[in-house]
Amino acid sequence: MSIFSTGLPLDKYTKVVPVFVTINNEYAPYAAAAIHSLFQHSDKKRYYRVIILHDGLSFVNRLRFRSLVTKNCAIQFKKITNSLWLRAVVSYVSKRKGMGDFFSKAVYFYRFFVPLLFPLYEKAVYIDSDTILRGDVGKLFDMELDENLVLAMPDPKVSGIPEFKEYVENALKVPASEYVNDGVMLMNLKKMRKEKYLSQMVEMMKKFDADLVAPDQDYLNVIGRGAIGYIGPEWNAEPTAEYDEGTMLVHFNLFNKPWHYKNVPGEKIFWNAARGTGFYGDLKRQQQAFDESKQKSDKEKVGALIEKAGMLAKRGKVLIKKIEK
Ligand SMILES: [Mn+2]
Repeated sequence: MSIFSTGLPLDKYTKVVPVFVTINNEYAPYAAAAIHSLFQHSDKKRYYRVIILHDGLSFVNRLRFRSLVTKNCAIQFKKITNSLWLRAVVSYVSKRKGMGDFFSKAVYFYRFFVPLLFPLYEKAVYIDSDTILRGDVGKLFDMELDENLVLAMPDPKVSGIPEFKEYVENALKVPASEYVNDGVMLMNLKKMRKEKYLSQMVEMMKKFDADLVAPDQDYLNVIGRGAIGYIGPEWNAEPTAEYDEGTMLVHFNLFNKPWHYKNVPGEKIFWNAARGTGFYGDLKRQQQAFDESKQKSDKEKVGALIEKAGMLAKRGKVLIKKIEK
């Protein structure tokens, strides 16, 4: 089965909404729920292409993703293969296997490979695999970027958790109110190519070799400072039991993943989206297997991350700076 078997015309000739998701086999089950929800809320008069950037997806997982495609929604896979960029990123993250650092994976950086890998597109939506759509993602795609590098939402975990707030203000020199979450973005690919975003990021990785709290996101906020536009909380909403009519996207960021825990906020929309994907059984088994010891280590990891942020904030050293040309 090819991507064309869906009847989706070539993007070159049609206005398609490109949406990028970056995953490995571990993230595949909940990414499928995200993509399923995106397709369910698509505008039937438009075309959508979800492009999955990955580091080697199993054949079975690919088949399960492919079973989600519809008449107006296609899925494409793109394996991130060896390149100088990838090698630099892998070398950077492989040195970051410290305590509480669950962002130490190259896959978090794949979103910033999009501008170079997809010269066909001038802009694109990026969503994390731990999100669920409640509205048409095409409306995010339609927003005006103006001169901004990305549109994203100020991170509620940063304004809400004092250690994170102090960390971004002291170690990154970014005001907490300006610091965005990079889990949902409209990316200005044209501008990112022009400003050589990836090369700037890699240069900073080499120069500062800094042990950060949320590396991919920290780089974005430092490099993009002053050129980031904002989207409303309806596009990156925290999970709750009830949603406003206008809530478009829910983000299960950091804690209380419904595929791990029972009785957590927002679990209903997650399981509704997961149903009808080939991963439903896997997800249920994953939740079942998430026993007390796994819950304990999950909470410790989150605690360690907050502690690390607090420690770096107190130290007061500026960890990364934009390299001016
Ligand atoms: Mn996320």
